[in-house]
Amino acid sequence: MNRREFLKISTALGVGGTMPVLLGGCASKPLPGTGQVTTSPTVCNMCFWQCAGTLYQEDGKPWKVVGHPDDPHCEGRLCTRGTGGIGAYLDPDRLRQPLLRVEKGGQQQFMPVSWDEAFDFIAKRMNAIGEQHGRDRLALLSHGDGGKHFRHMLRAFGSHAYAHPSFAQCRGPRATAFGLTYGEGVGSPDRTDMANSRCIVLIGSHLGENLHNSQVQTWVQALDKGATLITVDPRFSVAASKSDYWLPIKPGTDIALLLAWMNVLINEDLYDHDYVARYCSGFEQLVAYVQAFNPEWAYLETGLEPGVIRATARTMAQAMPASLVHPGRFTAWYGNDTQRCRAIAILNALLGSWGRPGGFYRQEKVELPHYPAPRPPKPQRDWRAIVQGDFPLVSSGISNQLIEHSIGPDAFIKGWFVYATNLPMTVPGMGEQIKAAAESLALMVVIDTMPAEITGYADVVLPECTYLERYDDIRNKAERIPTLALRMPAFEPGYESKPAWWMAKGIAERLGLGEYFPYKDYSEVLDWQLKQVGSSLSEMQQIGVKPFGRKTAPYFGVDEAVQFNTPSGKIELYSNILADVGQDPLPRYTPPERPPAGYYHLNFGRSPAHTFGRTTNNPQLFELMPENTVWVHPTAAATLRIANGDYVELQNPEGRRSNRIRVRVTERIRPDSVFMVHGFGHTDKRQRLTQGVGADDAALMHNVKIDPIAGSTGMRASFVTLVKREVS
Ligand SMILES: Nc1nc2c(c(=O)[nH]1)N[C@H]1C(S)=C(S)[C@@H](COP(=O)(O)OP(=O)(O)OC[C@H]3O[C@@H](n4cnc5c(=O)[nH]c(N)nc54)[C@H](O)[C@@H]3O)O[C@H]1N2
Ligand SMILES: Nc1nc2c(c(=O)[nH]1)N[C@H]1C(S)=C(S)[C@@H](COP(=O)(O)OP(=O)(O)OC[C@H]3O[C@@H](n4cnc5c(=O)[nH]c(N)nc54)[C@H](O)[C@@H]3O)O[C@H]1N2
Ligand code: SF4
Ligand SMILES: [Mo]
Repeated sequence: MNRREFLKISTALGVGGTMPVLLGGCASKPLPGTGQVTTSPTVCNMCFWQCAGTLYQEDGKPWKVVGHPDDPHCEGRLCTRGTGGIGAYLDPDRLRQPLLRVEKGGQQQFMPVSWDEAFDFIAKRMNAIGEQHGRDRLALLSHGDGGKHFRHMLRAFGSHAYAHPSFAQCRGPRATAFGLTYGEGVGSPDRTDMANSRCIVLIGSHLGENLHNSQVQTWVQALDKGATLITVDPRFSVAASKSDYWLPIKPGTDIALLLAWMNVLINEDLYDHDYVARYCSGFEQLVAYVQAFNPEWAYLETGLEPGVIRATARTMAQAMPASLVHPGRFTAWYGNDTQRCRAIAILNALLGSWGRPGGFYRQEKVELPHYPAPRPPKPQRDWRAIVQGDFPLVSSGISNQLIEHSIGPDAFIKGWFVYATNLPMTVPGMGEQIKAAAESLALMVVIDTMPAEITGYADVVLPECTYLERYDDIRNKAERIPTLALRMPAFEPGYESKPAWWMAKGIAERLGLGEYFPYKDYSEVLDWQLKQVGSSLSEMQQIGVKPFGRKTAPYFGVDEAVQFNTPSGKIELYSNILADVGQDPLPRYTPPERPPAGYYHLNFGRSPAHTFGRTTNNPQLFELMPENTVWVHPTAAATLRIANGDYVELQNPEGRRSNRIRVRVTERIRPDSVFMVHGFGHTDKRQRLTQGVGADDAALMHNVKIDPIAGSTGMRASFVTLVKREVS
């Protein structure tokens, strides 16, 4: 069967497997905590900030999950989504058993199969691909902890093509730009030292709606201490509402503002002279370059008053070096994104904030040795062989490229493993390409906890147990206080679900590659690693979180001769690397396209209640926010003759329409834009709560702008109009 139909309805639902608890097991009781209470440590997986917490059970039933007081990611408090973690475990729509695509009576459907049958099928197909095309033709698309086990298994097989949408659909431009400028990235958690900042500039970055836990807490600490907040956002975001200056910029013109700020800092002699002289290269070229970009020029592009541009530049300079221009996180905007992130990186260098209190601190992690499993040899052709030439400067695979290289009979990639990433809603405007790839591939394995849309294309669907039912790697992130945290199972895996390591090991064994997984249970790996640093699994099961001392100072010393990991050893304001590959060595401003008559910029972002589409079916979080709305300015609403609460469909210039979505008329959005929260508009009927509710921004994106440096998919250049829906 090579032609793959999208399978919307599974016949497998409700068949097989049991769940140890019933939905509603955590419903409130008169006196919670009066029964037999037990606790176990966990690391939240409701987003990728990875806060450590404690799971409470009462009489063997889940009760609540709370933040770990010693954890720097959360400072003792989980966010809304984190507290809804139990909902992920209890969700009755979870995937329950392995599913195999079969054809019965001329119709394709999913059949529940045993794990043995699933693994046998996968191994047979992998071997067939290896024999027919070569063993390097499989790709991994993944987001999250368990992906590494599949990467290890695939590498042992001979394939090393992988990509994470958290790069090309998210942080890629930032990582590339800071890498080029400082020789290293911002990391995750981001190394912003906001608690000590005296001035914070947010460009987009809608903190408060974007709820990365300790980041929001340190931001609030700074505001409490009286830090000045400057927010640049075309929308009156939560952050804008807390700002001293809100700059409602014309969408897509941020580079013009950034250049004008540099112009003021340099021409008014406000930049950090010592820092620039000591640490930076290319300052002379920068000085000459920014002369053309004064605030009067920027006004014409951005719509921001020259006086405001000057005043905000001076405010930043007064707070130097505790003056942070936040690097942003979701940076795949308009296709000139590496250049915008470079401009942010350069501005921070002028303010002397990198390596200084209130700017960016130095990260450190615990030196946790690798478990001595054999390392598979490096396949000759890895993901670089696919991107080489197009995007030589990136540090990671590019998911949109891997998808493109999977389409058609001559495509390099012949099989996919998709771990915890819902590609149809995640890689913008590529629905047709994903479908075409699915039809061309000889094998598609999807590993998920939920019947996400991507599972509809799979040959085999493997149900992973949720984070509350498994071990994953010890959390060991580069950060301010090197800290280890343990995620461990609080419950037996529900139904027939299993953890990723178990699946990857099982497949490897079928392929005769079991030697690469030389353990019975992943807890052995964790225990071994922990013992190398003076702890143990049993200690971590008790304490959950273990801080370690730092070996380096978090900030640059007064006269420290810092060597940056760039060719010059300096912070590269002017980038020879970019010049060498034919890209602009200093950030060039390119004006964005404007919406055609009758259309609006499609703006989108986060809600505190959800993480993308991964939580919209979560019974607890669904209750908090069941649908998204589209924000429309009163002027636009009047033109369109729509009112608050109406249902509309969004339509892009190619005629593609969304589900119905409710209108919110508000002055918090510019008249030329509409705004919606990403993650709604699920189509798979097996996600019974959320399917058909709200609209999906990804499906409307028709004008995706590929960044020529990072290869990322700029998602902010699409337009929509609103079509009123007659009452149904
Ligand atoms: N609750 C919650 N928190 C999350 C997530 C989640 O799903 N839920 N996801 C996490 C992840 S993975 C990421 S990457 C981050 C993303 O969060 P951020 O990095 O903060 O995302 P941004 O795109 O910078 O910010 C969105 C803001 O940009 C504004 N904007 C739109 N166009 C422009 C423009 O042209 N110029 C300017 N200056 N602003 C513009 C929008 O109005 C919106 O307020 O959030 C993280 N935090
Ligand atoms: N249109 C549009 N596209 C975007 C964005 C946007 O704002 N708008 N944001 C972009 C950003 S910033 C990012 S980081 C990416 C994120 O995009 P993705 O990485 O695709 O994140 P999700 O959409 O949350 O999909 C996660 C999938 O993982 C599954 N899952 C959840 N927990 C587990 C688990 O424990 N194990 C397994 N195996 N699966 C699990 C969920 O069911 C879901 O199917 O999307 C990007 N794409
Ligand atoms: S920020 Fe919230 S959702 Fe993300 S890991 Fe922390 S508690 Fe969980
Ligand atoms: Mo992201």
